[in-house]
Order: sequence, then C-alpha cells, then structure tokens
Amino acid sequence: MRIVSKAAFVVLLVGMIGCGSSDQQKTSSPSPVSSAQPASQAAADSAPKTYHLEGTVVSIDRQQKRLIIDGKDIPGFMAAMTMPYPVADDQTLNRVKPGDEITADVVAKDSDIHIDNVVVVKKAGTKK
Ligand SMILES: [Cu+2]
Repeated sequence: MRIVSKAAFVVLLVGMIGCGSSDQQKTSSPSPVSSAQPASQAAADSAPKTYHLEGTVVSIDRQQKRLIIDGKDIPGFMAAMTMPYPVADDQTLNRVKPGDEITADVVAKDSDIHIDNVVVVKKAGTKK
C-alpha cells in the first residue's frame, strides 16, 4: 500500500517536471536555413542515442505501456529520478514486477524516449 501511494505521488510529480527540459537547449539558434533543406536531413541530425539505465521498477502502467522506474543517475542524460519510461514491447511489461532491479537501454530521440532490452538483475524480494 505504501508503495502504491508513493508511486502515484511520483507520477504526479513527474508529470509536472519530467525530463523533457533538456531538449530546450538544442534549437536555440534560429539558423538562416537556405530554403532547400529536405526534411530527411533534419531527421538525420537527431539520430537516436542510447543510454544505459539501472534502476528499480516502481510500478507498471499497462494502459500506457510504461514502466515507472526509480533510476540511477545517467551521466550526460539525466539525474537520478523516478519517472515513467515507455517500453517498446508488451512482453517487458509482463516480465517485470514492482521492486525488480533492472538494467535497460534508454533510447532517446528528440524528446521521445523509450526503453528496450530490459534485464531483471534482481527479482523483488530476493536477497543479494
Ligand atoms: Cu528523467
């Protein structure tokens, strides 16, 4: 019970803060684009980046296919925080339980992120 209410609180908090603020820094220079820059080129500029995430599953949001993860610091990407991560495939939602310690790849593209290759390194409730 305590965990559930905490998770709900965290989700609210994350909804307000989130981690999307970092993408404000990139489009600050309104470059004088000389007419013919194809959209495909612009897309190539924002190739996806992958970061290694370690954290603990706080809760599972099946409706929105997200895991709320209490993540450790990801150098160069974001500080330690609890936030929802969309998952690429439904299987992941079925494999994990709250309290599981996981590692995953965070794939970030523009302001979109999702996680992939989720590995449970320690099941909830098991001792080290
Ligand atoms: Cu974040």
